[in-house]
Amino acid sequence: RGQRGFTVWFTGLSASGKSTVATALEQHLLHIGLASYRLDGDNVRFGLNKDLGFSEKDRNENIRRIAEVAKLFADSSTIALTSFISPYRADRQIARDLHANASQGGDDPLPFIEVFVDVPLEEAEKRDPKGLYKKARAGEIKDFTGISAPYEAPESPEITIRTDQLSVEECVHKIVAYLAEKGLI
Ligand code: GGZ
Repeated sequence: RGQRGFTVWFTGLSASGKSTVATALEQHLLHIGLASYRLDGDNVRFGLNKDLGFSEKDRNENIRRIAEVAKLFADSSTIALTSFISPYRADRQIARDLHANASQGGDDPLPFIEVFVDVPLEEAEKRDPKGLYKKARAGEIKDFTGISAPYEAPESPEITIRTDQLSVEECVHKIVAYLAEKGLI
């Protein structure tokens, strides 16, 4: 049967491991012959969304546009992997609803799998690969998620991964097992 498109939506703090796991998942999918496309800050915030910053309003719009793009990828039978903090529950719900209501030709809704990349703030702050938490603590970056801006944890994500307790491979396996169980791959 033909490949069915869907979106795997990663959410979590800066330095939680979203992009690392998404990249490893992309590799795994490639190995089993499935095309996916990764959307992240590097290819979205410098292009499509370069007019947006980190105020609540700008993040709302950032996520709204990303959700629309992910939906288009999924609708074209690609697997969209998005890795953005997406800190607001309501924005993630909008992304989910967009997929649920995507069917144009009376098809089934496009599957939307929310993956909560759960790591304690202390752990993310300890990792601090870009020194951003340090700058946020020093007041050099304002509205920084987890420090001076909110992160609303998902209440019922399809999958939760603890990147401080599982290896990257184990995280990928957990997601792949879920996708296989649901008949998506
Ligand atoms: C959070 C910020 C901020 C502020 C710059 N708050 O670890 P990173 O560097 O590479 O990932 C973070 C990225 C967050 O962008 P998103 O598009 O994922 O955010 S959202 O979904 O909330 O729209 C971080 C960097 O940008 N960064 N300033 N104030 N992260």
